[in-house]
Formats: sequence, C-alpha cells, structure tokens
Amino acid sequence: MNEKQIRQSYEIARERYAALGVDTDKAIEILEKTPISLHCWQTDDVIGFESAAGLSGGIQTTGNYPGRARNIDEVRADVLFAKSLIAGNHRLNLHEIYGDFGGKFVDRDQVDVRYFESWIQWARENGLKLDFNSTSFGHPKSGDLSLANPDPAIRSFWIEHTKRCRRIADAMGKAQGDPCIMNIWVHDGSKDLTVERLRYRELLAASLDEILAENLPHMKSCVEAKLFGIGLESYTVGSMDFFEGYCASRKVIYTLDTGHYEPTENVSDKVASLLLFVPELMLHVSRPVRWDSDHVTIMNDQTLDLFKEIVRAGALHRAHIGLDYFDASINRIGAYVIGTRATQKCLLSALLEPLAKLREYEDTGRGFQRLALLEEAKSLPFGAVFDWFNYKNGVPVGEAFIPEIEKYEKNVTSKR
Ligand code: RNT
Ligand code: ZN
Repeated sequence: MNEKQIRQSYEIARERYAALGVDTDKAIEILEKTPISLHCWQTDDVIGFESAAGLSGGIQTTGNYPGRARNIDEVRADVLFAKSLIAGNHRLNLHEIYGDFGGKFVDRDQVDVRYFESWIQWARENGLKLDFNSTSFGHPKSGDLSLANPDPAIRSFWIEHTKRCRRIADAMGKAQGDPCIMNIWVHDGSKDLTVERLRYRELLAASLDEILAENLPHMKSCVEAKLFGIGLESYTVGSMDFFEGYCASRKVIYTLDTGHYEPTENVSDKVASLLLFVPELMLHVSRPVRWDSDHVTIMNDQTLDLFKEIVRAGALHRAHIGLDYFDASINRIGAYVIGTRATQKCLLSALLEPLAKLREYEDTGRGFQRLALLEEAKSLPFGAVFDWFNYKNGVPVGEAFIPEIEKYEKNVTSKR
C-alpha cells in the first residue's frame, strides 16, 4: 500500500466512525500515549543472565527455534529491533535475573541497583522506561514454596530478595522520573494434596506485608494471582481469591494475567469488579491455549473484551499494560512484534467503540438496537485506522513487518 491509499482509506474510515460519534484522531492519540511494557523474557525464553539453571517454578517455554538471545547485548539489540516495528513509546519489563552481573554470580539476596545501572542508562538513551520483577523461580532455593515457606531461613531469603528488588525498582523510577511498576509473582504451591492451605496463605500475607512496608516513592508494587503451575497443580498459595482479598484490604495493585484463570472463565469480567476495590491493575496480556500456555497474544475475543472493559470503565489511566508470553517455537522477535501489535489493535478497537450511542440505547431500554450496533461495530473499517496509526508513526504498515523480521533473522539471529 502506498501513502495515498493509506491516507484515503483512513479518511473514509474517519468519516464512517464520525457518523457514529467516534473521533478516530482522538483514539489514535490515546493509543500513541499508552505505553506497553515489553517483557524482556520473550527474547531468550525466560533464561536471564544469572546462571545456566533451567526454568522452574511451574512455568515452561516450549520450542527450540534458533536465534535465542544469549547475552545482555543480544537481548538489548532484539528489544530495540522489535521496538522499531511498533508505534508509540513503550517500556521494558525486566526480571531480576536479567541484571548486568558481568559474568559473576550474584545471589538473589545480594542483588542491588549496581547491577541495573547499565540498564537504566541504556533505557534512557533509547527512550524506554523500565518496569521490574522479582524472580522466585530458577534458583536452588526456589523449591515449591518461597515467600510462603515455613522454613524461616528460606522465607527470609526470599523476603530479602523481594525487598531489594523493590529498592532497585525505586532507583529505576527515580532515574526515569516515572514510577517503575514492580510485579511480585511467586510460584508457591503444591503438586499434591496439602492439609495446610491456610498456613501457607498466612505466611504469604505476612511476608508481603513485611516487604511492602518500606515506603518507596518512585515505584509501585503489584502482586500476581495464578490458577496453578506445572508440577504445582493441586494448590496455589497466591490464588485469585487470595490476591483479591490481599489487594483490596492492603490497597495494592492487582496483576491480572489473562492466562491465569480457568480456561472457560471470562477474564474481562473481572475488570469491572477489581476496579471497585483495588487501586490499579497491571495487565499481563497473554494467550492461554487450553492452559496457561503463554502463546503469543493475538487479536482474539478475550483480548478485545479485556480492553473494551477497561475503556468502558474509563480506567485506562488505572491500568498498566504489560505482555507476558514466551514462545520459543517461532521467530522470537516475530512473536514479540505480533503480540505487541495485537495488543495495540485490541486497545484501538476498544477506543473506537461507539460507546455514547451504545449507552444511549442501553439507557433507553433499546436492546435490539444495542445488540445491532455492537454487531455492526465489528465490521467498521478498523484496519484503515490501525494502518494510519502505524504509517504516521513511521513503522511498517500491515504485513510489511514480515520481511523486516526475515532480514533481521538472516543477518542477525540465524548467526547465533
Ligand atoms: C507466571 C507469571 C509470571 C511470569 C513472568 C516471567 O505464571 O505469569 O508473570 O510469566 O514473571
Ligand atoms: Zn504473568
């Protein structure tokens, strides 16, 4: 498509939407200003730079497509390349195991901001803001229980780790003049039946209370609920009920990972309940296929509905958008770009909903009209608006990013 076609298609689309009371320029402007936190772990299958230990903690990558980033320079190069194919200003979400350790082993209860100075500088130079995650998995002390471990030595090791991570996040937030969002996900659970469900949850709540007690003004903490982990199928300490109660009573940000619920559950419906009781949401946009499989995010009904619920609730300013999937079976940069652009598509689609008209129908009891417009809205010229958004931001329009990724594969990732 050439510029003229993209522009003309957009102009027609703009008028079509305007007739329904939707301002497409405004929607694009909001989309441009909404950062997506790119998960660094899509570049290297969640391995990081701490040690060669494999992934544990109930999560797993599958696939062995060539070209995985093997070190900090490769991760950085891949992130920048992916970013060059995505419109807007985004953030980078780091896990603690991605510290710049310079080849030395730094244990998790010893980590501090020193190991993230080069990330802070690199992020600044490249116009990215940083988010952060403590890392409970992939360590000899991970076991089945970390922050909920009844053994005080192990529990305090992970408390110390998480406290240190919050201080690192605070330093990042201070340096970038914008709060760093730090996610706390612990895998704690049990493969088989447990008769201590309450006890571990009491311990997790107590550990988190201790961790979150330190006042750090440049960061925000969020905690992630989960249904189950691989090898931890019978019981999850940090279940949804646990974290709903925890976040509501402590006023902590709730992390909603779209893979972390029963496969038939309507995740988007949680938004309008959580928003009443927790201060903000952190989203881990993912694609569960039969289970928490972390397939690449696509523009599917679940993701569309998630963003519609946020926009309908007027809560975009209370939602931090991050990605969380890891597919090692296809070109990893391709996976990165598909999922990020799909997330933007879903958000744009939500921003283009003819909400005023739909609400008017609803308020006046016109059910047929509401359903008809919801249905017709699906075939409005959304694609022309998304193309224009990409075009005006200088990134490839439509499938034009495919050859770009092929080129990078040929010149860079296939040589690894
Ligand atoms: C695991 C959680 C968690 C991780 C990342 C790597 O089920 O979703 O967010 O995927 O922290
Ligand atoms: Zn997640």
